[in-house]
Amino acid sequence: EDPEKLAAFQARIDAGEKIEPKDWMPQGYRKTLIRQIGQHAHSEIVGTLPEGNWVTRAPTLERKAILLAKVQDEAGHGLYLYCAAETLGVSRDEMTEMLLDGRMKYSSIFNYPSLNWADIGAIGWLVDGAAIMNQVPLQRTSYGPYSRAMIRICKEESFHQRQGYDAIRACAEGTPAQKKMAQDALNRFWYPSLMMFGPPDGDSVHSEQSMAWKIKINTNDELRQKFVDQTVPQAEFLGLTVPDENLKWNEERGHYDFSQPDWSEFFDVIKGNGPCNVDRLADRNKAWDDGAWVREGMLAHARKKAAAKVA
Ligand code: FAQ
Repeated sequence: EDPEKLAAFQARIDAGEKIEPKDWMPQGYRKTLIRQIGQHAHSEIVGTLPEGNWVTRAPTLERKAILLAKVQDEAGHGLYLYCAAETLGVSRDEMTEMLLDGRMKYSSIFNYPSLNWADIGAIGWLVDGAAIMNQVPLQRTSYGPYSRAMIRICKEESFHQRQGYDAIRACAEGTPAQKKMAQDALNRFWYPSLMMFGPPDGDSVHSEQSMAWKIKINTNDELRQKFVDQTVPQAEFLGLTVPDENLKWNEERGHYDFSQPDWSEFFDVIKGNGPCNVDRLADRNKAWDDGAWVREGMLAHARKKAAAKVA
């Protein structure tokens, strides 16, 4: 690529300018964004599966209405993000096919099962909490369409996090059996939530370049630490115990010290070997196949309309 163009591009990034779809950009910048925004979009869509699993079993009408609204929001986030990725020259169909045949990833977290109602609380509290921690800085990402999509998404994620915290609070303040359920959900979701931020900085292949391009604003470890610092007092308020014997406030650092998740488990999950990977992809494949007649019908209709216009 032309060194002059590269230097001018980097100067725009350094000056805090937004890059727009028709602007010149390095191939690597485009490729990284398609990977990250596409993965993000897929995560929103696959992320509806563990929660959708509980829509029919929510304990009250109110909880059910809230959960339905949240799941619909997540699907909407997926759609904005696919649109943002499409401005980079990839189609939603191509991205979907890459998800379905395993060439593109989605967040590791959605390969864990939602076993009890408190898990829905834990997902809102911890998973949306981690998502917000990652996405608030992404509102300032250098690619215009991604940054604008993030603004709306973050507003909705805040509501999701609140509803999750409220749902798990109701369990934590309930009967001993309900409190046990809340603790069990925290035990199972704590380390997978820490994994959402990606591997430790030393193993993060993309961070350095993505930060130079301001696609990413923070490193994986920085955001993980912020998440722990924010979440531990929330667990204390609930009277729940974070499943980490090494968790301790470090006065000198002004942060909590905490245990790392099992990174071999993380790499195994992103390779496709987590507890639910096979089920999640089977569900998405089935939805895609079941929807084929709708896509075909709409295309046929569009062709008929276009032909009528020409005639
Ligand atoms: N899962 O070099 P890095 C949500 C991969 S929120 C799977 O550090 P990067 C809301 C990574 O792709 C969840 N794979 O990568 C919701 C790369 O592999 P590759 C979605 C992961 O991109 C809540 C390799 O590891 N949020 O859905 C993960 O610089 C509740 C090396 O890693 C986003 O996607 C992982 N956790 O940093 C919905 C946010 N971490 O591609 C429903 C946007 C890493 O070379 C219910 N994304 N990998 O084969 C990002 O900020 C970044 O992509 C990171 C990873 C921070 C996730």
